[in-house]
Amino acid sequence: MQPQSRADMEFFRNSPYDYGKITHNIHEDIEVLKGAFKGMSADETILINILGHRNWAERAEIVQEYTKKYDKDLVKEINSYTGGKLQKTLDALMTEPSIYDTIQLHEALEKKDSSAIIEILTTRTNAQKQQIQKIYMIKFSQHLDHSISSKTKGKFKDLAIALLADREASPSQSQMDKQTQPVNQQPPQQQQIPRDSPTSSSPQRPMESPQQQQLEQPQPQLALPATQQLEPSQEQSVSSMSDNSPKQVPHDQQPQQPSPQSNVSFEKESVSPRQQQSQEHIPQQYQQQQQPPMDSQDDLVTKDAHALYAAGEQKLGTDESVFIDIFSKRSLEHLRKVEDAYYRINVKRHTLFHAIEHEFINGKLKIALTDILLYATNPASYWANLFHRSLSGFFVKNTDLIRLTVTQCSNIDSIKEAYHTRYNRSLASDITHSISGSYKKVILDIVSF
Ligand SMILES: [Ca+2]
Repeated sequence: MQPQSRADMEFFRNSPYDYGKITHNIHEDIEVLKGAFKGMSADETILINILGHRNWAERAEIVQEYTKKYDKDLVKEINSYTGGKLQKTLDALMTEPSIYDTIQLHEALEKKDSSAIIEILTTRTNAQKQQIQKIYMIKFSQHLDHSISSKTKGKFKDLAIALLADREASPSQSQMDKQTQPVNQQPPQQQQIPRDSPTSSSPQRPMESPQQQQLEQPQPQLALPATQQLEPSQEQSVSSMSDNSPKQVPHDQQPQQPSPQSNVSFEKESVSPRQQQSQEHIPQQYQQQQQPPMDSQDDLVTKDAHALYAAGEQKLGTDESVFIDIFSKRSLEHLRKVEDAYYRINVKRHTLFHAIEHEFINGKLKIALTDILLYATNPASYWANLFHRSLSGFFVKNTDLIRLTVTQCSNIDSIKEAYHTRYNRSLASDITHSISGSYKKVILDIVSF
């Protein structure tokens, strides 16, 4: 483990990611972990039992205290004693969440994995996406939007680039921002997906995704002990990143500072002409984090629903840009209302899901828009769908399964419930029948938390 500079710690202390709080006895943990390494092999059960059941704040503290006490790098120890997919999972657990997301996004772009690209760009908060872009530049020496432009194409590229920009804040999100809520703590059951009471004015609608749940991303409020850990393979110190980055402040107050090296604002660099153009289509008062009055919001919901109808079912062919604009810019709560309004205004009584299914020929774009809409209307069902996608097919998509498990463990109860609703089977049993060995144990341990 590389020593942490003050700048590194400052950067991660203000992270928009939810690290959790330390509630376990770290000194006990490191003694038990030390006992796992004996002779030529490690007791994998010990590693899984501890690391699979701690949040990031605790894992970072464990690594730091382990080094202090035993003068050894715990991550290197784990890597030298484990292999294969178990090692990959433990490595995911030991990587700082924003760095992990950045690496995952890079890998998804390299593999042209459109589902994972959309997953990260849709489900992370504005502040988290900004952090990913900064780390991407440091780690891969390339602007993320340039990378997306070179690795994707067509309208899917337009959508992916558009998703990089900030979404408008939802009214309820603004309310949450004003409250000083404690960050997520272990056990993860404490962070439940809040359930909305059904707001639909058309309860009999024939759609497969009931609109009863809404996931709000954890907010960038955390008081992390100064123990954040960087991934050991990280060549470049975050110090340099911090030097280039404005000190992290709540994202809605973050100043747009130019990068001293490039003389170009990072945020400005990462906005494509396409994004600028689509921003221009949105009235000034609705851009970024500003909130219109409630009546105006209702009007805008109806207006968007009509715009989507006009761009799709009402015309010959499809104006894909209208869908991309609305799906990438509007808040998730707004999108959920648009989905509801779409059914009400549609004389054929088609849902927006139906419209996407029948209007879009491009498979990647169709799946991406469906994913975004499902996430906006029923996030638990969206995650359940992704778990199912990773487990179905001839080969298990292990990278996806590991990422979903490690990043969504705090919402796992709601996801398991949604999985059962969607597929009439349990997520745990599908995992049990799909993978094996210690890898199965660690994934099941986290899922069965
Ligand atoms: Ca059409």
